[in-house]
Amino acid sequence: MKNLKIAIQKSGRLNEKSVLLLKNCGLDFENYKSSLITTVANFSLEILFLRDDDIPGYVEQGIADLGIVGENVIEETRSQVQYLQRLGFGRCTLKIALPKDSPVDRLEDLNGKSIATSYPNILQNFLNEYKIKADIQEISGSVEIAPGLGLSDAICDIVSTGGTLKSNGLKPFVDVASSEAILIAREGIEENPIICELLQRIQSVLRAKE
Ligand code: PRT
Ligand code: ZN
Repeated sequence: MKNLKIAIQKSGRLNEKSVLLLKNCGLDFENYKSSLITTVANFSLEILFLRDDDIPGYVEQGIADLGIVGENVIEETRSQVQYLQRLGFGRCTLKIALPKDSPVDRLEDLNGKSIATSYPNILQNFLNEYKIKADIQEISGSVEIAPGLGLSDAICDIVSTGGTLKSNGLKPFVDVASSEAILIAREGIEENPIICELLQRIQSVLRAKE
């Protein structure tokens, strides 16, 4: 039988904990060095090391069967995948934040304002829900510097400690979505016995941590 494939982040905030989780499940493999794919020695599984943004699409298309990725990325890419298990790490909140001296006080005050973000789809859904018409400026990184550069009136970005907001003269305004790492699977594969076995092992590792 062909090995199943799981896609995890190659490097970055989710890599280490994704690797640790799989190792704690008893899987014997090497973390990413230069090869983008590695075979697990003692389980019918291959691991693909990818940029996080590519993981939901790979799973949706069936190039990978499973993936571990932030909920924020799944929602932003609007991928059709199944949520198998919340993993409890990589927790963060997508927030709208304002310059400390911003006149914006209530949500409605965002009407007509510009908001810089790397999450235009999630932000647009949120604004639609509250019937707010703001101008979304999509930028791919360093969103926090946009207001200081005169690019936008506000930002919508991921916050965990809040340190980055503070050091850029910004204050949190409203929470748009919360996120954590999720084990996802492609549609229709959840009955596979190897996936059931892996999911059971993952759940017992998570339970042992409680
Ligand atoms: O290279 P690749 O594309 O794979 O990685 P990446 O750079 O896009 O993502 P990475 O590794 O930064 O984050 C991976 C995932 O971790 C995200 O998609 C989130 O689900 C989750 N996560 C958890 C975070 C944070 N916490 C976080 N703090 N992702 C990003 N941040 C950034 C945020 O963008 C901001 O710049 O950290 C800064 C804010 O942090 P604080 O602590 O100062 O508030
Ligand atoms: Zn990324």
